[in-house]
Amino acid sequence: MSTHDRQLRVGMVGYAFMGAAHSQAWRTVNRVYDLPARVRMSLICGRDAGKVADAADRLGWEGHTTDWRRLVESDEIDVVDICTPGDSHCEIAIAALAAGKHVLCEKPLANTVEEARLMAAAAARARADGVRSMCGFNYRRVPAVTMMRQLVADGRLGVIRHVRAVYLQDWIVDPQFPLVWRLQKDRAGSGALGDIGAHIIDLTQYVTGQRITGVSAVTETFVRERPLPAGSSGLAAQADGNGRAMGQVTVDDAAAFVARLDGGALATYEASRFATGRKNALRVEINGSLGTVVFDLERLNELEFYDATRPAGEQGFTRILVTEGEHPYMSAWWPPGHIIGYEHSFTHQMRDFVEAVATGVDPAPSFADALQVQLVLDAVTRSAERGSSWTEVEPAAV
Ligand code: SOE
Repeated sequence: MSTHDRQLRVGMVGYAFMGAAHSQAWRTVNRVYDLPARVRMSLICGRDAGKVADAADRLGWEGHTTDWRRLVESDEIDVVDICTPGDSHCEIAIAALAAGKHVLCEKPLANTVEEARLMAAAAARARADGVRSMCGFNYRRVPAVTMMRQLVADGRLGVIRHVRAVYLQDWIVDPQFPLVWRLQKDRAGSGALGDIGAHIIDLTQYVTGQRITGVSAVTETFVRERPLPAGSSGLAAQADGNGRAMGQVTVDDAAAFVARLDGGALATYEASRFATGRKNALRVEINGSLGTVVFDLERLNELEFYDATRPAGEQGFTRILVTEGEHPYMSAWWPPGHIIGYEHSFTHQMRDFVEAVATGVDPAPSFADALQVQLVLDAVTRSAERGSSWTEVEPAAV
């Protein structure tokens, strides 16, 4: 059997927004990249029999089930992809790893540090048997972000002094927007902090290669009661028409914090779902002794670079179009200058995951890396609860 004949039979749990994004990537990855294994979209799982059957048909899965235990225990599955809300990540991931399945789990890894520790420990145990695991922080795989990391690693920014990161959305500004699962602590773990703040925590630690060592934070829940949802529970959910049945919002609507990184940098972070007009605005700026680099997800094919080593009269921000064959991930896509979008980050994620699993190396970010993010989320919450008091973030020991 040639390596190209090797199959990775994927079973995915969840079929909403992230399930659709992952499905698109699983469908595409072998068509774009030459990989040592071929993905087979074997089985999709969801709680509602009718809806999961529709999802299988629409998203391109061979089979469907309502029983995730059947999926993780099946001899016909090699990889379990977890796209459910955070309250089921821990149980599914640990069962899948125990059954010898490679696991890709959506971010944030878990709802609590305790769960994330259990998952990281299970991943470390399974690794001894060649079982791989990874957490889905997809923005690492935007080519401009990967390039940003390379510039930092190559020393082009010198000593990093500042990290400035925001991730802003506005989909719950309307107080009548319903109480979807993302607004419930028992389902989601936290609010804007864990959903979108987790991305900028991971992204900045990844790009700088530095760990957040301590934080001082504020969080706020601006709208504390919302109508119970009718029907869909996604980002475009509708409120119950009668407008009477209300429920408590149990997560933060916004979080902001200052932080220190272990390489000496000072950092600021802001995550909000109340930034009117900002739909999915992730922006990271890094200032170093030799230069500055800026990434803006709304212009994800670009990177702004200020190179302070250039002659004084030639200095200024350069807009680099990250669409050329020599840029990360880009050689497999379109001719020079032909841009890519949000969904490509997931295809790149699957590319790296499949390659790692098929060649027997550990993919990144590992569950231990994701535990490190979870420790920061937890420190932010505790700091905010104690009047913004300085709160240390311990290194994840797995
Ligand atoms: C919703 O806030 C959401 O879909 C997040 O859950 C994703 O992780 C982010 O990529 C876009 O926004």
